[in-house]
Amino acid sequence: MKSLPCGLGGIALVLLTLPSPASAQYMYLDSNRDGVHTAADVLHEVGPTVVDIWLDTAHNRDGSVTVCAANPATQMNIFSYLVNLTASAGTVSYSAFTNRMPQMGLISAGASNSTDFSTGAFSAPPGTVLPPGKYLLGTLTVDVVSGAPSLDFISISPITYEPNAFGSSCPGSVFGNTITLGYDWFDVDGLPFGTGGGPNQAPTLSPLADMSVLAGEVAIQTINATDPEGQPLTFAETSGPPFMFVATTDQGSGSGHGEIRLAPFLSDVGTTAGSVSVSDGTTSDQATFHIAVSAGPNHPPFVPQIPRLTVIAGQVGKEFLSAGDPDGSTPHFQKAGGPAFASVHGLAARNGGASAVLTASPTVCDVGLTTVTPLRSRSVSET
Ligand SMILES: [Ca+2]
Ligand SMILES: [Ca+2]
Ligand SMILES: [Ca+2]
Repeated sequence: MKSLPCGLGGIALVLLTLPSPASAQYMYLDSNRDGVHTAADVLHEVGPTVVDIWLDTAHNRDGSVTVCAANPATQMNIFSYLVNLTASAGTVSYSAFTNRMPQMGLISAGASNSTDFSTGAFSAPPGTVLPPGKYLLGTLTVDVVSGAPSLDFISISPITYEPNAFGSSCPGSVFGNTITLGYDWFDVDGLPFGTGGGPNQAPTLSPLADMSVLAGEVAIQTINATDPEGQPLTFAETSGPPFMFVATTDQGSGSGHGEIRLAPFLSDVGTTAGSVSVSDGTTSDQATFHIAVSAGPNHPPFVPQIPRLTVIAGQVGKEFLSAGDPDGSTPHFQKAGGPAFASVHGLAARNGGASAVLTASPTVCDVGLTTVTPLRSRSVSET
């Protein structure tokens, strides 16, 4: 068992005194969005530095292919990660972290202070494993506050006490299925301090097109924005009618995308306006567009698939039912056919939706398979 490295000094000492073992991987920071680590990647003295965290599980820093030390037949794949950074010789301000691994979700929140940053733990669902390769794990923005700090990877976070590591089918030397920095791998490159830089510039939202949509139908507009520093972008609704929805589809690295969805009811016919904003985490831009809703053809109400209801003779079976109407009319349930022991009762109804309960109370005389046909969409009327 190797001794526990204590902070950056420990890591640096290991790097200087131990040759990289064959099981090493390579984690590095990239501050100029070219995907590789060179002398051009620095922590800027002035303004934001947008930092991408990369991990190559398939290669060491020198380009040689990685091997699972515990079992060379096991792939150096990845299904989770957690990264710790620390600033030395100065203090910084860390932004929130943007995960870039679409297959992975947050399972344990990160943390930061004026020197240390932890991404938090991100993991793929059980059974999902990504092959060995080079991955952009995520992005954060770092601003220098005082001194001339450099930014480096650290094995154990002094805030969360979590190890800088990634989950893999390859067993680690400390934790099973966890490849830990400072124990299982040593190839890391952070960011040295660099003079220069400039103040943050706001993102720019591309002009929005006016939208026309028929009641009961859905209209979608793709929205785009750019950011000079390449920060991840988030779109949001600033104002608009209740049938307007805004989502971010791609936070991007300098060019982000989202969409506006309109799904109006017949009662929304008329003209109105919507407003959308885009933020780089600090500054934002905003744009407004006009919305016109027209009456169109009626759309029939719809009922989701109803599962089979199995009832023992002499007992009562119940099934919850729901229906919707794209135009915002009120659906009404009614029994259109089926055995006498089955009945349908409306529970609640409002514009655009309704619910009901199907009750079946068969006797032994009713044993067998029967079909209650009242609940197909054509059997749901609307007002
Ligand atoms: Ca670079
Ligand atoms: Ca910016
Ligand atoms: Ca309708």
